[in-house]
Amino acid sequence: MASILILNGPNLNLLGTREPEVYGRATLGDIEAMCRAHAEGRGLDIAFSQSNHEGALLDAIHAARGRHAGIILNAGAYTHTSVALMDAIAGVALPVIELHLSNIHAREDFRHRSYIARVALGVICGFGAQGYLLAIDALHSHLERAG
Ligand code: CA2
Repeated sequence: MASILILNGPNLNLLGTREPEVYGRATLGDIEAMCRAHAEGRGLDIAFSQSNHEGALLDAIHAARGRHAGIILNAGAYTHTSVALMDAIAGVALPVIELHLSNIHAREDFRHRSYIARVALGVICGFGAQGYLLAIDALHSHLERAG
């Protein structure tokens, strides 16, 4: 069974506690449960994790090599700042889907730049928690096409 890593960056552990108008009411635990149910119906195994630390996210991306067939990455604010995450993704050469709950292009200018997008297979943003399920489907069909 193919396995995918769903990796979440800084402050996403706070989901469901504040700013529901921007990020919705689901907690990260709710999102993990939705992802597990969705992936199971598609014969996919998932690993789901979150870290507030850039180095830990880098380690998780490196460790995904040989273990996971692809990554769904909500890098949070590191999306807009981290050349290191961009280099890690390029380094492991796994398909990565960049994901955001909010539509980063409809928000402040500093959120319009993404270092992740340059090395991602594609980007999904603006669909709230549902975006995680869209990303699972997108990665699943990519992996099926790629064989
Ligand atoms: O829309 C997204 O998924 C983001 O990756 C979320 C990040 C933000 O920096 C990105 O620009 C877009 C922030 C996550 C913070 O989440 C919180 C949730 C509740 C309370 C406080 C922060």
